[in-house]
Amino acid sequence: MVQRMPPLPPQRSHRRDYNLVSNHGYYELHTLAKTWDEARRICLSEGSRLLVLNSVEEFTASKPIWDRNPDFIDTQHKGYIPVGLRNGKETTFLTDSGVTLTDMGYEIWDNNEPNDAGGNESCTSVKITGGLSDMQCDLKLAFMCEQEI
Ligand SMILES: [Ca+2]
Ligand SMILES: [Ca+2]
Repeated sequence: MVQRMPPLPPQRSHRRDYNLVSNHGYYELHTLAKTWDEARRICLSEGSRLLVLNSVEEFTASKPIWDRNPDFIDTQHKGYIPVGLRNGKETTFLTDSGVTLTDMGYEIWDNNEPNDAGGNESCTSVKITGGLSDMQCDLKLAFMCEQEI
């Protein structure tokens, strides 16, 4: 007997385990901590991407998902999740699609950030209080994936 593969979902459909936040998108918090690259890869495999904040409203609207799930596993920095901004040889932080932080619409750095501590902070995170920090890419954090509406 030939086993039939289940049909693939249409590309723009969202995963049922994602939370809809009206006017912003679908979000899923992963409480098992991963490095920035691992987290990015997991989001891509789910048809989404690592959280990118586009406005204060988006941060405020998506934060309750984070607040409802405080039990992060193996996180190296409680109260922080990564965001999808990274700098390479340039000094500018860019998203995967090459958009600058300023153009993304949310440029609120935490106190004394970005400081490129140890010359080794090429990835970005957001603190639960809303400030961005640059951080080491191999720091393991719980993370949020986002799919735009
Ligand atoms: Ca966004
Ligand atoms: Ca930093």
